[in-house]
Amino acid sequence: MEAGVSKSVLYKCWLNYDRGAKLSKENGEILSRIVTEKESEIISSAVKELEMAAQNIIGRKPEVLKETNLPHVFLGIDKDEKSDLIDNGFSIKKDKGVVNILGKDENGILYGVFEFLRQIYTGKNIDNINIVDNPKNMLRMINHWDNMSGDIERGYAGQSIFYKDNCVIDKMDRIEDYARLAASIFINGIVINNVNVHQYETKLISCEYLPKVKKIADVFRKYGIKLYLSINFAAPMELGGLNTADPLDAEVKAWWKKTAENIYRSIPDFGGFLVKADSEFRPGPFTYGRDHADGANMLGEALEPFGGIVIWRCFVYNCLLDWRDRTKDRARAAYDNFKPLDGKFKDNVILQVKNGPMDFQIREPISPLFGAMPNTNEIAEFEITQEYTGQQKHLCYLVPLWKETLDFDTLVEGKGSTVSEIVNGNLFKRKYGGVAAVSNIGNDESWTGHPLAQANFYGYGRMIWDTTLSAEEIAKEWVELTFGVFEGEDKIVSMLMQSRDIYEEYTCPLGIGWMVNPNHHYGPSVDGYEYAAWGTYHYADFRSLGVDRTVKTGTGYTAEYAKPIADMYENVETCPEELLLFFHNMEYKYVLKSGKTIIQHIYDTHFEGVERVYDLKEKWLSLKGKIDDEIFDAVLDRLEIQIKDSKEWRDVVNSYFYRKTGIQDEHKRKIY
Ligand code: GCV
Repeated sequence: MEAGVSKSVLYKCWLNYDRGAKLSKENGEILSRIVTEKESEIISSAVKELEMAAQNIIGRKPEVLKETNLPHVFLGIDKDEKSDLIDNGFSIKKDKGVVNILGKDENGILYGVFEFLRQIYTGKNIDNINIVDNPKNMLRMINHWDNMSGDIERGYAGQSIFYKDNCVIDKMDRIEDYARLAASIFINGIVINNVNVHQYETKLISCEYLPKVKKIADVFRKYGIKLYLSINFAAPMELGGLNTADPLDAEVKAWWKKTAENIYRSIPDFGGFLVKADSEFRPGPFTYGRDHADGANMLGEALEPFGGIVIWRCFVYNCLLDWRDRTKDRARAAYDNFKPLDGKFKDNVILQVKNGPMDFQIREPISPLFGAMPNTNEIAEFEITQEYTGQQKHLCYLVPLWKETLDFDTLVEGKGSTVSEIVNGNLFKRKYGGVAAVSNIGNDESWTGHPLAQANFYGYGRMIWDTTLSAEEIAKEWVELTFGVFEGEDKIVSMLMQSRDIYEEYTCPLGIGWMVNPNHHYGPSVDGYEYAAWGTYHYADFRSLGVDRTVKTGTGYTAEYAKPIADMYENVETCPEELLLFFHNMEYKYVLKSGKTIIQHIYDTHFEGVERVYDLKEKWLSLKGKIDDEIFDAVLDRLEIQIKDSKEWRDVVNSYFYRKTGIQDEHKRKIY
């Protein structure tokens, strides 16, 4: 069975060629022949893709030829030395009955084919097609938080597609379908195991498990994707029997070198290691009085001879922080831990920085670490899986949130120092640049649980390839590919575009965050978050709420930004209101620019948020009969859940603040 064929519409996602597309007779003729100048695994994936689409569009499989004078699609490497293409880039140009799809490399050819089909299936006129497209980010990564038990940490779409019962699964067809989906949005690196590396996953780098890992790498390779592994910093002890994991110990160094050799013998194009160290009880260099540069560089040395990289996460903080001490601040942690180490990391070490200083809340400022380390490779980390954003039961299209991060101007080198320009490596002329994100994929039929959450996976890839695309353009593209070009598509686009604001309205006001039930993080509990066990992290009392992060009277966090940004956040008047309570402790009676007090804003947004979820449902109902029943029903089920849950959020949050303050809702609505 060919990858992706004969499965449901939910499964086929945005690559459902059965949807049909129209081509002129002339273009149909072109699609009936494919000429390739060389054979390779990646090129044969590209050919397969054209074949699948052609069968639907022109009703037959194209001939695959070495050469012809008849109309055809040509797939090849761009040999023009003056061409504008960079690695992974491609061009698609029509010239006298031939569509030339040229890549700078084989990935480029494959991406060119996916783009060509995207153009066709979104109804673009390809008569004079002329596209040159290059990646804005060279590392375009997905991080899986999959455990070998089959469970996925923060996974909301079933079990792992890689593991079951502490083994790598034998059948590779679903993994191949996944690689194809990922390649279609130009992903070129995938970490296949959780950054919290437990007993079994520690062994993935061992000779016993490598043959299984190799099988996955072999599948990924066909789609131009490199495989990476998360490693356990204490592996030399847990796996190697050493009595230390000290990064400066000679035996430890030798052990990692040997391990790297074994890995590359099995997987010559292995990407490298992803590391979570000294955070949330994971082992790391701190145990030995070493710093993160010592730890990362030791691994960097081991991978260097093979061209591998170390991606070291900056999500390092003390999760047992005593929040009663108001001078301590978790938001400072990444910056405080890493900024002093700027310039100390090897060239093949990259720091991976979460978009916000805390942890993937629906609203956070941008991490001040972006741009704070000009002599260090930095990439951004996003969370596609909806841990704090509705767990794929609620609709929450996250591309607008991510775009906000990438477009944010840090001003560290004057105007134009956007996060995008920092993480793509341009601003500081860094060797490596890119973006990573935590997958929302599981073995659910729809891959993502909520069918509309596919837009987040799709949108992530499209956005990091081309950071100039707007969230709305990406949404439209996804809708057209998933549902076909149809009247009514704008309704789905508008549902997606509003969804983040709606979610924010009925959950966490003005940047305060964290009001979730402990551990699983689903549903409202204003004081519930597990790592705030010492008290409340939002400091709400009868008079005020919010965290004072100013230099003048608070934790001093604002000073971690470039001066103009620091000043903006420091001052209540200039601080963007959606982040007001992130930066300031404010009285409930403080009047916002809308003319409403903070307490009234909390009440109003929570009522309004629920109303807007009802509107989402109305919009969706109006699409009945216009889209596949399977998707229609699955989304409707989730919208019902969202209505019920948003009411719970509204009631829990409003009543909490009503009881704290005793202040009545101006509109005298019932607060439970
Ligand atoms: C993989 C948060 C999540 C954890 C996750 C961690 C991380 O704390 O709740 O599940 O662990 O972030 O990013 O390492």
